[in-house]
Amino acid sequence: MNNSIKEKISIIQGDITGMQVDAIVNAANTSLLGGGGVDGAIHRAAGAGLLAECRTLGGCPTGEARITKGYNLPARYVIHTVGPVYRGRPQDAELLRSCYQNSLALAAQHGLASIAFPAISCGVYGYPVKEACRIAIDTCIGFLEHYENLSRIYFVLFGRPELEIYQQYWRQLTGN
Ligand code: AR6
Repeated sequence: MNNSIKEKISIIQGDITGMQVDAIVNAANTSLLGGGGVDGAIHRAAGAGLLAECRTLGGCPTGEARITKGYNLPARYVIHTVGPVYRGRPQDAELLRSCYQNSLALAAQHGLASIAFPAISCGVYGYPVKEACRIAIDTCIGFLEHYENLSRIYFVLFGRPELEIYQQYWRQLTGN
């Protein structure tokens, strides 16, 4: 991996709702009408305007992504994507990859420079973090290799165990 791509990726522990970036990504469900986990936290922090806009979207199939404004969040936009419920099938990996790819494509279409991802599908949807983080990081690196306008991708992990799994894979890739 070249140095410029390395410098564009940050792995941090925290609450994604506080991120001052162009877009935060929401691990939503197909209704796009809110839920628990990071979805609930984003809707609470963004306020009622977010739910009102989400109601106009008519849901979102698994693996796809939709964009809304950020309302009361520090982030300008929320990109809602729907991860797969983990069942250990090959399609799970493909759908999770699509979540990252489609979210990044929306960010690019809107000319965004910074984006923050949670660990999509790694909570209620049960995706093993070790497998999911490879898909997350590999897909983002692949995107950055072909698209230069995105200057920063953050992976924001809520818990220490998830953080350490991401950091371990990152060290494996970068050698530091
Ligand atoms: N900031 C960053 N990460 C968070 C936060 C936060 N504020 N809160 C939780 N996480 P989950 P899923 C982490 O369950 O597995 C919802 O009900 C959490 O520790 O939020 O994709 C939706 O409506 C975990 O590592 O999303 C769907 O029905 C990661 O975010 C369903 O859950 C994802 O956990 C989606 O399940």
